[in-house]
Amino acid sequence: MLNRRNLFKMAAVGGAAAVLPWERLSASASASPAAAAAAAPTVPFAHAMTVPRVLAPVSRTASSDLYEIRMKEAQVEIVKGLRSTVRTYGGTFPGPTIRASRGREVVLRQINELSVNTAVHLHGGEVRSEHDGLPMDVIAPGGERTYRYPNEQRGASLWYHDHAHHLEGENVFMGLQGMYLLSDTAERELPLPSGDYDIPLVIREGRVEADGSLVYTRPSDCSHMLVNGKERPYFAVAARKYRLRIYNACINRYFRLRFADGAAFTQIATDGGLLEEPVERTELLMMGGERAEIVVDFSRYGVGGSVVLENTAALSGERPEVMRFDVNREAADNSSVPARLSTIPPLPTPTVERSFELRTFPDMTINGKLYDPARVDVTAKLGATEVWTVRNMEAPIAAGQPDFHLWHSFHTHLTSFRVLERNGKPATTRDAGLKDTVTLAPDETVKLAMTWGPYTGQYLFHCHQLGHSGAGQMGRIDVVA
Ligand SMILES: [Cu+2]
Repeated sequence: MLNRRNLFKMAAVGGAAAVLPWERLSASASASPAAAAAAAPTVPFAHAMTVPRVLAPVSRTASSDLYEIRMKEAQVEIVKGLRSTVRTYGGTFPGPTIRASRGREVVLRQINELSVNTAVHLHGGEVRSEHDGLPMDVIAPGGERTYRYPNEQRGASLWYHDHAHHLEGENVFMGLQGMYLLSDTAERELPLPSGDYDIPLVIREGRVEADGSLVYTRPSDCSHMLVNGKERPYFAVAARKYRLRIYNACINRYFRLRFADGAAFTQIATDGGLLEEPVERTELLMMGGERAEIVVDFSRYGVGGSVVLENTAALSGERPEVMRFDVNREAADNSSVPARLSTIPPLPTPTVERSFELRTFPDMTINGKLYDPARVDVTAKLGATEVWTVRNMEAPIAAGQPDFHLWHSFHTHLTSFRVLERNGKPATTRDAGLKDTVTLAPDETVKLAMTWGPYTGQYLFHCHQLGHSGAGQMGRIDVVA
């Protein structure tokens, strides 16, 4: 039987995750941990970071922008000098960025030229159930589907990624992820850094073999850290302020990001868009699915200076460096971070309370149940405001013990939420703003509040460690009139 003690024993000999469900369920040969041979060596800052291209619409109407993406395999350079075969949206890794504006609908035709089922979910998007990319609503190989995204919500850094039943971890790991940046008028009127100074950083783990193969395997074997698809790159910046949109797009990892010199930065946004007020911080703790936007002033390093972004939650034996910023030029800067960024409407009075327990053992479950698309776990009334208490049932981790699979996160489809409390205390700035994914260390409890809508239909809530959701740590919520 799998329990924590056994897990630690097996972790010590390197076999822990071999019995974890996400690997049992994996469908392709590339997922076999036995295939892991020798990882390509990590050489930080060997190549330049790139920024995913912005996708151009194939046509426009008075109210909509129409896009087309072909999901297909491609060869890309993740580790310098090696070619890796990946699954892509439109041939790039990560996929192209879609820039959307509030009030204009995006119509996205997705054509599946891969050999696996796919389902495209717009993470953070308020969309109708039939366009949500539900696990059973798959696009079979050779098939296609057109998704409609109304964009009737506030601006935010969203992303689109795979959600096919049992396959989401592997498909996202192999490359099926891309950014979706929704802006609105109020945001565009702020003097924040923009244009070339508004840069996304999609950060995720990887495992590239010495022959270049990207291998979906247990997290303890994923010692490569990728930013926008490149292993630990450098990025040339001007000596001025930048807006950095940081995505944790990991499958099974959390990270603690900081600048190596301990310098402070200003957080301006989270999953659901701009915070009400900026927050000064020195560290970001993020789990897969979460986004944080920060403003960093690189003028403090001067031309010729550089600073490393590091992950202090790197694996033992893994390098902490994630990427390096090299200041190589002067540039004018009339941007600023206003003291007031946005207004979040007051929370309506909650009328329903529910509680959820996330477990790792003996299976990845929510309230003791594995996901069953035919079973309705929660029925919520359209427009009702609810309070959800979510607990990670794992005991705290002793120092030095491995914690893979003991952390969980919690993600809701359709609507974002506010974090009211963490561990019985009022939420701090760490959990500020509108969230759609929240991190739960072992033994942590959060209290969330959300209003269900704006649509009725079938949706999901799940852990956003995609190895966990794929193994069943997911529930069905039906929103009814
Ligand atoms: Cu989990």
